[in-house]
Amino acid sequence: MLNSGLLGNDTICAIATPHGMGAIATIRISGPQTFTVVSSLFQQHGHPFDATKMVSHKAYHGFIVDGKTMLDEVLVTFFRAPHSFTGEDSVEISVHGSVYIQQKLLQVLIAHGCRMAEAGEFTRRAFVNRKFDLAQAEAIADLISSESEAAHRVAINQLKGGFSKELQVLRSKLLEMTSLMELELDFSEEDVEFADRGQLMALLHETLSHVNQLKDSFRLGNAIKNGIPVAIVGQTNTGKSTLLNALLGEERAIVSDIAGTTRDTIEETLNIEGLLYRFIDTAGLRETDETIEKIGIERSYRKIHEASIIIGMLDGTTAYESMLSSAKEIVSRADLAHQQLLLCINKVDVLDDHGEALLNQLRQDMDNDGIGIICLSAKHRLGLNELLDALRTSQPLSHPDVTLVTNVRHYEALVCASESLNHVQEGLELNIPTDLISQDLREALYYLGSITGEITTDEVLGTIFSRFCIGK
Ligand SMILES: Nc1nc2c(ncn2[C@@H]2O[C@H](COP(=O)(O)OP(=O)(O)O)[C@@H](O)[C@H]2O)c(=O)[nH]1
Ligand SMILES: [Mg+2]
Repeated sequence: MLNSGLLGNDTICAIATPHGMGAIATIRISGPQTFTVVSSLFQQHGHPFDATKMVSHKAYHGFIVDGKTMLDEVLVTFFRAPHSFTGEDSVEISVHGSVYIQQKLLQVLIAHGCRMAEAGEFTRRAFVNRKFDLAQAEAIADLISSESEAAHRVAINQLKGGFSKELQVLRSKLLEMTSLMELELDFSEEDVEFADRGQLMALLHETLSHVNQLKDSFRLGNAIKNGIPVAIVGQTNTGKSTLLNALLGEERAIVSDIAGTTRDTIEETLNIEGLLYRFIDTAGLRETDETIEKIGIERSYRKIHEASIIIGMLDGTTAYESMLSSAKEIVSRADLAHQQLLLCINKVDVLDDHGEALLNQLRQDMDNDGIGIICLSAKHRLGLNELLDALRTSQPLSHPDVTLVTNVRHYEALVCASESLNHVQEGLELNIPTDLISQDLREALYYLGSITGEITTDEVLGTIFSRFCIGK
């Protein structure tokens, strides 16, 4: 159902600051009736505010008065269309942050003809009024939810339009190819080739590798946005839960010497020097007949598979042979081409000087440069810094200017675009008819265009903006 308000006929209002009590709160209003409604409620020095003398982008001090009741002393900022966030006439009213005042002001605004905004409706109106494209609108949501320096940096880059510009360049190259090919179709009787096949191939190759590079950046981009997944795995009682607690600095997981205590996976995020990590404590890997523990172990294997970094916990107090075999078991589960593996010999506090010798022995026996091995005492927080250093250096941090794709919707569109371009490449190689090739090109253009919203449907927009908060 299409809400008429989404076309910008209604004047909408919402609280734009977090819910609950605060020092101040901001109420946002946007739409054609904004100035009329606000001037009827806003007074300065006991006189109604004269909207005709209003200067845009200026804050005015005064009072909100509803009939004879004074509601609050406020600051009102006016934004005249099209120079506002939404592109419409808008106002921001800063009130004292009482929950009562906020609610009451909303009620009064609604009584004067405003409507409560839907989730993301301000941003949606801004998009419709071409204030920015869809990828930039989504970057605003990412910016609001960014929890680390890295996530913030990626969102800001997307908001500035870095990603959108790259897509534009890609699309214009593809459009050029398409028009050359379609020109050929128009002259098909005369059997001319406007588009030099070698040149087309080169152009295509360039575009395809760019699309693939963007597509592949999603693994890192997604990790930065949601936390780099680090799975803590190993046999039961090696100290996995103790390590999670030590990293978080709180008793998050139950630690006990009873094997099989952690049956489910526990996830917690931690910001380490501007990067968000998602630590996952897993059920210990062991043979068991216990149904619930079995499910937990299954889940552990899945978490190992999904992780970017695996911390393999080994119990330094057990016999060396069994430690070595669990180390090998963990290595066999890891995908060393895509995952970073870090083996930790835990409980070195009870090993005296023996720890170092164990470490050297294990290094020798594992014989793999790609695997980091360190000594640790999770319980006494020994070697934690070394572990954190290893985590930091294991992350392939990208150059700040390189675009990282962080949004699943964008990723899926890039996967589809890449597929279509692969078809184009095959088509050119096999010399199939131009009209079929240009069909695949059109498809690739469609997918790339869907990211910035050049091509979009109401349903897609509805889904995207419903994920925003009300007031944004
Ligand atoms: N001495 C010593 N004991 C530890 C250390 N880390 C964990 N433990 C003990 O090992 C047992 C199992 O720990 P837990 O974290 O529950 O292991 P998990 O099954 O791998 O999660 C508990 O009794 C912990 O106190 C350590 O660094 N040194
Ligand atoms: Mg545990």
